[in-house]
Amino acid sequence: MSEKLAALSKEFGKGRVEAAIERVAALPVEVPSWGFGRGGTRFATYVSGKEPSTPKEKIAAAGRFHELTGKGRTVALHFPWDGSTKRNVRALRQYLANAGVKAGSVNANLFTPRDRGPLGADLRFGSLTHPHASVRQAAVRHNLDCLEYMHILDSKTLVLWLPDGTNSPGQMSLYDQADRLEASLKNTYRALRKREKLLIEYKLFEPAMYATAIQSYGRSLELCRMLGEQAQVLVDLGHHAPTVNVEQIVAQLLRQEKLGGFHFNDRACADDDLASGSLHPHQLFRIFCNLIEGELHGYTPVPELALMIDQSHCIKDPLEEMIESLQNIETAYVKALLVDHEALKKAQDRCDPTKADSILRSAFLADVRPVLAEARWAQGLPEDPLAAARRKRAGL
Ligand code: LRH
Ligand code: MN
Repeated sequence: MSEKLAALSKEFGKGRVEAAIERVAALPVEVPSWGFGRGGTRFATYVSGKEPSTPKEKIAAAGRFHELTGKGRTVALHFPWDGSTKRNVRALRQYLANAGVKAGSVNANLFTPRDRGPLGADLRFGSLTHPHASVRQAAVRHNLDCLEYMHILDSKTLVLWLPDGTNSPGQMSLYDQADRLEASLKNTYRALRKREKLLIEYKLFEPAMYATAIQSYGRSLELCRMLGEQAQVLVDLGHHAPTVNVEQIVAQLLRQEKLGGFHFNDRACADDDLASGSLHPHQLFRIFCNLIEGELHGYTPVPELALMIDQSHCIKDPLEEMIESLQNIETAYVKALLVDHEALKKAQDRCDPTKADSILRSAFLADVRPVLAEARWAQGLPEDPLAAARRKRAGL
């Protein structure tokens, strides 16, 4: 055991450190196909031409990510970004196999206008909540197509984020918006097969600026309850108002067995889709602390949640930024695994918040890089995947 690991074991206990090495090695983290291409903003997307751009190239990059980190065994796909026909989807299956990875969640897309058909420019008035039944039916049809793609890809999870909403008070009745949404979701949900999950992602605003159809975790929770046990809430870290306590939402959803998973990213202002833990590493730590305490209360274990990255890489090399993000996620998880929850509870129960917070602070301030290096070494993976990626890129 290295000196640094020995020092950590002395401070946090040998058993806890060894468990952290095993648990971080086993933590499944799903990566988004769209995160391996160049991301952009409404102003511009600065494509240098070196970045992966086709589904095949993006999945090959996901394969390199998996080789370097051992994570990303499943890749989240987005339709029609990754294909728009069953033929495309069958080809994806081959790309995934060639890259040594599997299909993860299937993300429906009801915001990209299609060249023809009802899901064109009319999408600006909504999809599942559109005033015209023909557009709503076409939107449900897209969800059903995504379910068929899941069957081809052996994926078990449909992710639904809805751009629907309005930009002015008169644009749509909030009652009609809610009624249409619920009817369209029921038409989607009833087509799920056994063991398939529907994850409903909420978002405070954007692209709608006045009234977003699924604007809060409470609305998503209500819809998931209305639909049934195969429907759960997806928490995207960038989809909240700045002051919202996300880990409290996480604990409340977990307690109700309605937390399906996460879209990890970070943000400075709005839904910036920046690298996870790049600006708010302590928030990521607090979220994992609450997930681990949830396990201790008997709620869904962390590895059974859908832990997915959802980011847009506008400046850095996408593969490198994805590796950085994974390192931040794994670092937060290991720090949270070092928390002595028993001592924490004792301090909380005797109303000693200073002691309680010092227990959290010690874990957060711990340098856990030796734990991550050991976990990678034990799997025959590069101890420093970023350096390994650079060596590979330099042909070394
Ligand atoms: C919406 C969102 C959603 C994806 C998209 C790429 O903001 O988070 O999860 O479909 O980003
Ligand atoms: Mn998301």
